[in-house]
Amino acid sequence: MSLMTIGVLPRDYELVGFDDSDLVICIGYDFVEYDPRSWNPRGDRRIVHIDALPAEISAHYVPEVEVTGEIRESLPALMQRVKRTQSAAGARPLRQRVLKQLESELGEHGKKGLSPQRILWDLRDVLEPDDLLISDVGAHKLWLGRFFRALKPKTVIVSNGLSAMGIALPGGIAAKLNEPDRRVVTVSGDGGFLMSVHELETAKRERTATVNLVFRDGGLGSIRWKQMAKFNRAIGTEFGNPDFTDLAKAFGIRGFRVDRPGELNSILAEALESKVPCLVDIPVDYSKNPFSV
Ligand SMILES: Cc1ncc(C[n+]2csc(CCOP(=O)(O)OP(=O)(O)O)c2C)c(N)n1
Ligand SMILES: [Mg+2]
Repeated sequence: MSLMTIGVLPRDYELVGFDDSDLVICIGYDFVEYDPRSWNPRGDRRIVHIDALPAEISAHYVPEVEVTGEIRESLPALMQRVKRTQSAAGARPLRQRVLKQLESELGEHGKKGLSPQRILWDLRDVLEPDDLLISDVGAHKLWLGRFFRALKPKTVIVSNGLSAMGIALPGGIAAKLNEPDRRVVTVSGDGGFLMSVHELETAKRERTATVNLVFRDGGLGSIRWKQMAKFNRAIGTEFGNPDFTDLAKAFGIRGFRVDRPGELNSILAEALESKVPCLVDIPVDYSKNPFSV
């Protein structure tokens, strides 16, 4: 019944029923991930807080009830005590609407490259449910959080909260060292990737065969969005890139470049079969920005 990640698109709250809700139950919720001001602007929601730690309080987050303790113990204990008064089937039509909206966004490719939705759709197609996906920070992360459907717990790691750029490439190496038999894919923007590009040497030396996708837009995509949303102009957000396939070669790993949308699927499949680290350069077009940053 999941209604997916919410809050990045305009009309989200209306769409998933937040606006009509009479009670919000927050489980394992941390402000730093998502400001309560966004979904409780008037501070009038009734809230139940279930977490390992007591709630942080703000004008927009005043829980009426708190259940503090290990979540995995609290939930089964609550199950025995609460009575089901209404079928949860009400959420199903909402889910259908959300999924339909996501699919309708698959859309056309832009002039500058592939649409982020299509890249993530193809990635979901190629990846197995147990493969691990790690995201860096930027516009690609917003898209991934919104659009990539995790099929099992602990298969998608996102650098949220403090949101440190540059985590995906070294994070992938660590994941692969920890679980050598698991397939590991990282997604970075060109900005974040170049912040820790030297770790390609580590990947080569440690023989960690991760697949590293670089969403190349020649800029700090999400910062550009924010500037455009606030000032209607952008400054200092564009930069040039090295040739990423040459760069991969210089580090002694495999490099791929996706030139046409139709190639993506087979390139991803080939990179995933590779026994050495890979870099996949994907031109991305962020010009259709639906987010309300
Ligand atoms: C270490 C660090 N520096 C700065 C930021 C602020 N920041 C967040 S997203 C972003 C731009 C990301 O650009 P890029 O990696 O190219 O990804 P894109 O948005 O283009 O997908 C910046 C500068 C940050 N989160 N972490
Ligand atoms: Mg970028």
